Amino acid sequence: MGTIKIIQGDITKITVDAIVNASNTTLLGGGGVDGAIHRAAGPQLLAECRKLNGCPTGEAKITGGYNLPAKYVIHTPGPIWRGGDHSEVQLLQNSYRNSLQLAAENNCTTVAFPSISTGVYHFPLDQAAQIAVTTIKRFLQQPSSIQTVTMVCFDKLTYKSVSEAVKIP
Ligand code: AR6
Repeated sequence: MGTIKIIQGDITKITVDAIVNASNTTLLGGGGVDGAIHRAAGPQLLAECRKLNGCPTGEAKITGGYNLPAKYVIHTPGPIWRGGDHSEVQLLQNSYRNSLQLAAENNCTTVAFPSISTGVYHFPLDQAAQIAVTTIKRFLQQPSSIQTVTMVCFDKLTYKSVSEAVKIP
């Protein structure tokens, strides 16, 4: 029902109903995309995150977007890659699916994701891109408020990997 889009860019600049943050289980900020989102949203985001008592890996929690163009931020800690036999695949699927579910529950029509877990959490890029695309496509096959999901790839390599994954039927 909805469509998937891929762009190269900075997720903090994207005007959508909800952007997803590749956070950690404390939800109290960090480096990478998490740091960029907190910097762009302003200190009110951290103040709201402090009230959430963290979030387990693969689950998702929602806050306002404050100074961001996005209305909401959906925070999901992806799995840390530990060789592949610690439920990493399942947990990464959960991060994408639970984020989309939460966006739909909040009547979002447009959602943007970064490439979860492929930075300091070291999930292998090609495998993560396939999981991202497959999980998003599967979600979009069922009816929900979501019309467009954009994968916002920060670097060329990620853009290439996600673009290849989208071509797989
Ligand atoms: N827009 C889009 N993507 C970005 C941006 C941006 N502004 N900045 C970085 N990326 P990472 P993880 C890409 O490390 O692996 C944090 O400290 C980046 O190039 O941000 O899930 C958290 O607090 C990469 O492709 O997230 C956690 O502790 C992707 O986002 C931990 O890192 C994810 O890289 C989470 O690690």
